[in-house]
Parts: sequence; structure tokens; C-alpha cells
Amino acid sequence: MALITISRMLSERTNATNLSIVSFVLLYFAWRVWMFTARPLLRLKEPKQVPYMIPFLGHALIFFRDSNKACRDARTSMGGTQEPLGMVIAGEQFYIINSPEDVTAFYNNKKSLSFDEYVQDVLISMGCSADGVEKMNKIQPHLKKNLTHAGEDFYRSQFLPGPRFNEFWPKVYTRIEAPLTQEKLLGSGITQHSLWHLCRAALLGPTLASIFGDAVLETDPSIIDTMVLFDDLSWKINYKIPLPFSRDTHAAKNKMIDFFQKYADLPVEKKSDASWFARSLQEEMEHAGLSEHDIAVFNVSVSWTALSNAFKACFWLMAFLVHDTVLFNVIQDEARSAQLEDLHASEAKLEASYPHLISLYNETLRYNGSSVSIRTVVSPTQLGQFTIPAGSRIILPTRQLHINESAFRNSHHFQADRFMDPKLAKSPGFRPFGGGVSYCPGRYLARRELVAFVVVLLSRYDIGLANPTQSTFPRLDEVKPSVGMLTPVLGDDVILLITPRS
Ligand SMILES: *[C@@H]1O[C@H](CO)[C@@H](O)[C@H](O)[C@H]1NC(C)=O
Ligand SMILES: *[C@@H]1O[C@H](CO)[C@@H](O)[C@H](O)[C@H]1NC(C)=O
Ligand SMILES: *[C@@H]1O[C@H](CO)[C@@H](O)[C@H](O)[C@H]1NC(C)=O
Ligand SMILES: *[C@@H]1O[C@H](CO)[C@@H](O)[C@H](O)[C@H]1NC(C)=O
Ligand SMILES: CC(=O)N[C@H]1CO[C@H](CO)[C@@H](O)[C@@H]1O
Repeated sequence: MALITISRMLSERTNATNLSIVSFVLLYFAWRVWMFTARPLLRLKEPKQVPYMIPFLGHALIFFRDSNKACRDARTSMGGTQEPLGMVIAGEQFYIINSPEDVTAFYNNKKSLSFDEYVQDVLISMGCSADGVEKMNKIQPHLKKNLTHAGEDFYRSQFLPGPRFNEFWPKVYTRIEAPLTQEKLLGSGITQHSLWHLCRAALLGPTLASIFGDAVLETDPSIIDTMVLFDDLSWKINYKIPLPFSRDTHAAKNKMIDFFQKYADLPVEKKSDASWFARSLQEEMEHAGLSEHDIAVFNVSVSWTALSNAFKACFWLMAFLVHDTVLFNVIQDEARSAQLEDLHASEAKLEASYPHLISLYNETLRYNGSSVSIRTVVSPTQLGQFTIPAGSRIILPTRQLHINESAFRNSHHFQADRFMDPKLAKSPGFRPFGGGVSYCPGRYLARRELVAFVVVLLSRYDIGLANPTQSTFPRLDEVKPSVGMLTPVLGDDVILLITPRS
């Protein structure tokens, strides 16, 4: 009797389980049919959605793993279309765009596509208080705009070619050159040097000190290590990864905020060699009543955006250079025959004096860069025949443009002289620095820094691989979703043999 009861109970239990599995499966299919078949019919003007398996999560897992692959696979799964495509990433609706017409419309649209939300989001994730954000957004009568926008003007004024850049650049140059003197580089008798560390030494500290003054490095030289660590983990801030999974990022970030608060305590005279824009912004932020903590957050954000790309570009460029003898000889001849003063000449003169090096630089950005432009859709926006709904975001992964075969033949090959054809860099498909309101104002500084680094190194020294037969080309870190210049696998390096020029 008892046995019968138990077996009946058991079978009822299995029935109940079966029932809930069946209803779950039905519900799931209903959701799929609604999402990817019925709903699109009601929204014919909106771009197609790329189907996904798990509600809310959407394409998040693959996207965070490799955003370029995620976008490429999405296009392939939709028949290789160049139309905008909808993707859901952790509950947020994104549209990815690709065609040159959409790209141009995207960068030119300053009305219904906004970059401000993204900037604000980053400030908040970096730890800026609500009060600070409000003050950044408030119109400052004497500037006729809010601090976010005034700050962007200040950057442009400092970093785009013009009097303020001309005044700034020689100070940067002096600092880049300092670690490359014979005394510094070879003084201790060491001739083998890590390329990764050399790029860091010549580009990170020097750029940071040019912006905030030399005292910034005296406060705590280990700030550079913290910054490199933070930069490595910062994609979690870009992608708004929830706190339990991004504690490492926030710990590194908080260490930098603490650092800047210590730096802030230095007497003003010690910071008088800070750049014009850093001092001007400091004054404006104080005037607007931002707390010291929020100003520190701002200083951290400035350092992050100013430092994170150039040294990686330098690393890849030099790695390509020393692994290719023919290319190396061309660039070495160029570096040794041009006048050193040309490093300080106009943009046009710089390009005319170092054409091969600048072509190599552009190809490095094309080949190992992966910048992503992002906008928030403020009101319904027409892109070609499609309407992008308000509240969503549009992302443009520039990598997809840079591997377009009809624009860049043999796009999967590194070809150092590719950009000797001057038309190529002018094509709308070459966007290493984004465009429109987010067009990177540091693009001229970064280029000049790299050219100066290579020219000083090659014209002063004989350079080669320390171990020509065993040196392997550094591998790309394909696991981390980098934005901007891609990073090599941790520990992959190039060891150089550097001796005085014979
Ligand atoms: C700053 O001001 C501009 C207009 O001057 C406005 O569009 C923007 O929303 C304001 N806020 C932010 C965060 O930029
Ligand atoms: C931010 O940088 C400015 C410019 O160098 C400096 O004067 C100020 O003390 C810094 N403040 C903080 C909190 O980091
Ligand atoms: C690739 O480049 C060609 C030539 O510049 C252009 O016509 C074409 O539309 C591009 N395709 C995509 C998908 O960007
Ligand atoms: C390199 O690209 C820039 C645009 O980023 C362009 O202005 C420059 O003319 C290009 N130079 C060469 C040699 O390709
Ligand atoms: C995007 C990309 O993968 N580009 C190249 C960057 O450099 C490495 C070298 O390690 C190449 O293998 C990649 O193809």
C-alpha cells in the first residue's frame, strides 16, 4: 500500500516536473517567435535584430569575449548584410553599423546622436559623485557652455596644431628624449632592453609629466604601474560590468584617485609646469565647486585617455620594424638622413620628411588598432532606409572598416608601405581615431611622439634583435576585449640589442 502511494506520488512529481519543463519550453518558443518573427513585422522600419538564445543577456558573453568577432559573426549570420543590425547586450539595445554611408552619417549627426551620455556614464563609473556630474553639466555663464563641453574645447586648443600645441610639444619632446640618452640607456653597461619597457619609459611618464607637471612622478613613481594595470582592466568600465566581476578594475581605479588626491595636496608652485589645459580646467572645476575627489576622478580620466594608446602603438610599430630587415633599413635611412629639426616642423613637413615611417605608423593603427565609436540615440534617427529608435545606442567598430578588402587589398596582411598611396588615408574607411565630436584630439601628439621616439632611437643607436634566431613575434591578446590599440599577450616582448651608432 505504502509502496503504491509512494510510486503514485513519484509519478505525480515527475508529471509536475514534465509539465513545468513543457511550459518553460513553450514559453521560450513563444518568446523567440515574438522577439524575432512577430515583433519585427510590427517594426519594419527598424533594423533587423540578430537572434540570441538567452533573454536579457543577449549577445553579451560573446561580445565581451571578442567584440570584433561578435560583430563579424552577427553579420555573417544575417547573410553578410551591410545594413545596421540590432544586438542586445546585457539588456541594452545596441545597433552596429558598417557601411560607409552609415559611418559618414553617424559621425556627422550631432543632433540626434549624442556622445555626452557616454562621457557622463564613464565619469560616473569612474566614481564621480552625482553632485559633481550635475556641476559638470551646468552651463557656466562666462564660458557659455557646461564644463564637459568646455573641457573638450580646451583639449582641442591644447592638442590640435596651433600656438598652444607648438608651445607644448617641445616640453614633451625633451621628456621623451631624456630616457633615450646614452647615459640613461647604456650608462650601466646594459645593452639588452625590453621593447615593452622602453616604450613605457619613453611615452608614459613623459606624457603624464607634460600634462600634470614633473611633480606628478615625484609624488609616487609607481603610479605608472597602477595606470598600466588599470588600463588593462578598464574594458570592464567601458562595458559596465557589474561590481562583483570588476572589483580588480575598481581597486586599480581607486588607487589612482588616491594618488591624485595626494598630488592635489602639493603646493601650487610645485605644479606650475602643468600644461595649460590641465591648469585651466582645474581653475574652472574649482570655480564650479567640484569636490577634490571629483576633480581627482577627472584627472584620472584625463590620464587614462591620454596615455593608454600611444605606447602600445609604439610597441607594435617597433616590433614590425625589427622583424623585417628590408623595412628596417628603409626606416633607418629615413631617420638618419632627415634633419632632426623636422621633428618640430609643421604637420605637412613632418609627413614630407618621414613618409615611410608615417606610412608604417598608419598601417600599424589599421592593423592592430580597434577603436570603437559609440553614440546614444536621443531621438529617432534615420540611417539609410532604417529608423533607429530613441534610447538605444549605436556602435561603430572601426576594425570592420579596416579589414574591408576593396578598400585595403590583402587587408589581413601587414604591409608597411601601404599608406605611401596618399589617397588611402583620406578614404572615409580609415578611422583609427574615430570622428565627429569624439574625433581623438590627441592624434597629432601621438603621431609626433612615435615619430620622435623612432627617429631618436634609430639615429643615435644601432638597433637589432638581441636573439635574432629565437625571437618570435609577440602574440596578440585575443581574450581581453581591448578598445583602442590592442595589447600583446602579457609577457610577450621583444628584446632589443642597443649599441652606440658605429
Ligand atoms: C552640456 O551642454 C550641452 C549643450 O551645451 C548639452 O547638450 C549636454 O547635454 C550638457 N551635458 C553634458 C553631460 O554634456
Ligand atoms: C588635478 O590636476 C590639476 C592640474 O595639474 C592640479 O592642479 C590639481 O591639483 C589636480 N587635482 C586633483 C584632485 O587631482
Ligand atoms: C569597402 O570599401 C569600398 C571602397 O572604399 C566601399 O565602396 C564599400 O562600400 C566598403 N564596404 C564596406 C562594408 O564598408
Ligand atoms: C596617415 O593617416 C592620417 C590620418 O589619420 C593622414 O592625415 C596622413 O596623411 C596619413 N599619412 C600617410 C603617409 O599615410
Ligand atoms: C587585429 C589583429 O589581430 N591584428 C594583428 C595584430 O598583431 C598580431 C601580431 O601578433 C597579428 O597576428 C594580428 O593579426
